[in-house]
Amino acid sequence: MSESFSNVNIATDKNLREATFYRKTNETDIKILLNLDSVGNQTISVNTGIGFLDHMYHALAKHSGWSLTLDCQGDLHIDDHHSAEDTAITLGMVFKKALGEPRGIKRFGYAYAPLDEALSRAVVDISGRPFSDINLNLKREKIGDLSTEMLPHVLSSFATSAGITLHVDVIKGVNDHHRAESAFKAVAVALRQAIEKTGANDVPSTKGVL
Ligand SMILES: [Mn+2]
Repeated sequence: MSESFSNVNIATDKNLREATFYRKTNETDIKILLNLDSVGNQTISVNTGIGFLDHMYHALAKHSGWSLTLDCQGDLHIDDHHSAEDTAITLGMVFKKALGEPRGIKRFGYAYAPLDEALSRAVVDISGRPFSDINLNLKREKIGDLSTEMLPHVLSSFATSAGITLHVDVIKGVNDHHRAESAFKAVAVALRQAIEKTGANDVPSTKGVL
């Protein structure tokens, strides 16, 4: 399988936290533009070809305060796997690139998010160490055209390529759409908190490096 990457950091101001990334393989062709500081001025356009996945990425971007343009042309004639996995990998890459050196940020973030009867908790550490533990416990085989097994896989793939520690637990809820959406919203709010600027310029680690 061939794989090619290209990225263009469109930031002209070094304080502007944004990046663009292209990733093309034999299975998917992906373009992502991400700006991490778009509260009050968000532009969100997501097209993975999988409706429910678009809905989750849209919720993630909205509640993270991001502007996100994500386009994926994937091999959906096979199934949803490559498109879901590769968009998550690429989003993690562009997030890491947009964030840059983790200097002057809170580093840790956590959030609870409900959606009606469902309640999820997400805890994030912009650690530089990829680790995830994702427990959504979804019961259905699919939500829309997305296999539910891809939802924890999307979150873990994002955490791995972003180089962050991510713990996500759906604590309660009976409706799988609600359970999944509350999980993505909790991740969004936790990420927003973790990357919030403190006004300082230090690396938030006793080691002096992340
Ligand atoms: Mn919904």
